[in-house]
Amino acid sequence: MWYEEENKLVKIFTFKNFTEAFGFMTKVAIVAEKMDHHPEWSNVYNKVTIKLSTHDAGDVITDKDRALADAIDEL
Ligand code: H2B
Repeated sequence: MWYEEENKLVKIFTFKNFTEAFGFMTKVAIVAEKMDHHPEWSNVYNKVTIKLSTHDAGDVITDKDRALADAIDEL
Protein backbone atom coordinates (compact mmCIF):
# COMPACT_ATOMS: atom_id res chain seq x y z
CA MET A 1 0.00 0.00 0.00
CA TRP A 2 1.34 3.43 -0.96
CA TYR A 3 1.35 5.99 1.82
CA GLU A 4 2.31 9.65 2.00
CA GLU A 5 5.33 10.76 4.00
CA GLU A 6 7.18 14.07 3.73
CA ASN A 7 5.47 14.98 0.45
CA LYS A 8 6.35 11.65 -1.12
CA LEU A 9 4.41 8.55 -2.11
CA VAL A 10 6.14 5.67 -0.37
CA LYS A 11 5.88 1.91 -0.68
CA ILE A 12 8.09 -0.93 0.55
CA PHE A 13 8.19 -4.03 -1.65
CA THR A 14 9.39 -7.34 -0.19
CA PHE A 15 10.67 -10.19 -2.35
CA LYS A 16 11.94 -13.72 -1.88
CA ASN A 17 15.57 -12.73 -2.30
CA PHE A 18 17.95 -10.16 -3.82
CA THR A 19 17.63 -11.55 -7.35
CA GLU A 20 13.86 -11.04 -7.34
CA ALA A 21 14.21 -7.57 -5.83
CA PHE A 22 16.80 -6.48 -8.38
CA GLY A 23 14.77 -7.94 -11.24
CA PHE A 24 11.84 -5.80 -10.09
CA MET A 25 14.08 -2.73 -9.95
CA THR A 26 15.20 -3.37 -13.52
CA LYS A 27 11.58 -3.46 -14.69
CA VAL A 28 10.76 -0.28 -12.75
CA ALA A 29 13.79 1.44 -14.26
CA ILE A 30 12.55 0.72 -17.79
CA VAL A 31 9.04 1.99 -17.00
CA ALA A 32 10.42 5.07 -15.24
CA GLU A 33 12.64 5.94 -18.18
CA LYS A 34 9.74 5.54 -20.61
CA MET A 35 7.61 7.85 -18.45
CA ASP A 36 10.53 10.25 -17.93
CA HIS A 37 9.74 10.11 -14.23
CA HIS A 38 12.24 8.56 -11.87
CA PRO A 39 12.00 7.14 -8.37
CA GLU A 40 14.05 7.82 -5.31
CA TRP A 41 14.67 4.32 -4.02
CA SER A 42 16.82 2.03 -1.95
CA ASN A 43 17.40 -1.68 -1.80
CA VAL A 44 18.50 -3.86 1.10
CA TYR A 45 18.70 -7.53 0.12
CA ASN A 46 15.06 -8.51 -0.58
CA LYS A 47 13.44 -5.14 0.14
CA VAL A 48 12.97 -2.21 -2.22
CA THR A 49 11.75 1.11 -0.82
CA ILE A 50 10.36 3.50 -3.42
CA LYS A 51 9.63 7.18 -2.79
CA LEU A 52 7.93 9.22 -5.47
CA SER A 53 7.79 12.98 -5.76
CA THR A 54 8.09 15.46 -8.60
CA HIS A 55 11.31 17.46 -8.35
CA ASP A 56 10.31 19.83 -11.16
CA ALA A 57 7.22 20.83 -9.13
CA GLY A 58 9.26 21.52 -5.98
CA ASP A 59 9.35 18.01 -4.53
CA VAL A 60 5.65 17.48 -4.08
CA ILE A 61 3.36 14.63 -5.12
CA THR A 62 1.76 15.17 -8.53
CA ASP A 63 -0.25 13.10 -11.01
CA LYS A 64 3.08 11.97 -12.49
CA ASP A 65 3.88 10.22 -9.21
CA ARG A 66 0.43 8.65 -9.05
CA ALA A 67 0.80 7.45 -12.64
CA LEU A 68 4.21 5.91 -11.94
CA ALA A 69 2.90 4.30 -8.75
CA ASP A 70 0.07 2.71 -10.74
CA ALA A 71 2.49 1.51 -13.43
CA ILE A 72 4.77 -0.02 -10.79
CA ASP A 73 1.81 -1.80 -9.18
CA GLU A 74 0.97 -3.33 -12.55
CA LEU A 75 4.39 -4.93 -12.96
N1 H2B B 1 11.63 12.41 -12.01
C1 H2B B 1 11.00 12.87 -10.93
N2 H2B B 1 10.70 12.04 -9.93
N3 H2B B 1 10.66 14.17 -10.84
C2 H2B B 1 10.94 15.04 -11.80
O1 H2B B 1 10.61 16.22 -11.68
C3 H2B B 1 11.60 14.55 -12.97
C4 H2B B 1 11.95 13.19 -13.02
N4 H2B B 1 11.86 15.34 -13.97
N5 H2B B 1 12.62 12.71 -14.07
C5 H2B B 1 12.35 14.86 -15.23
C6 H2B B 1 13.13 13.58 -15.11
C7 H2B B 1 13.12 15.99 -15.88
O2 H2B B 1 14.22 16.36 -15.10
C8 H2B B 1 13.57 15.67 -17.27
C9 H2B B 1 14.38 16.80 -17.85
O3 H2B B 1 12.46 15.44 -18.07
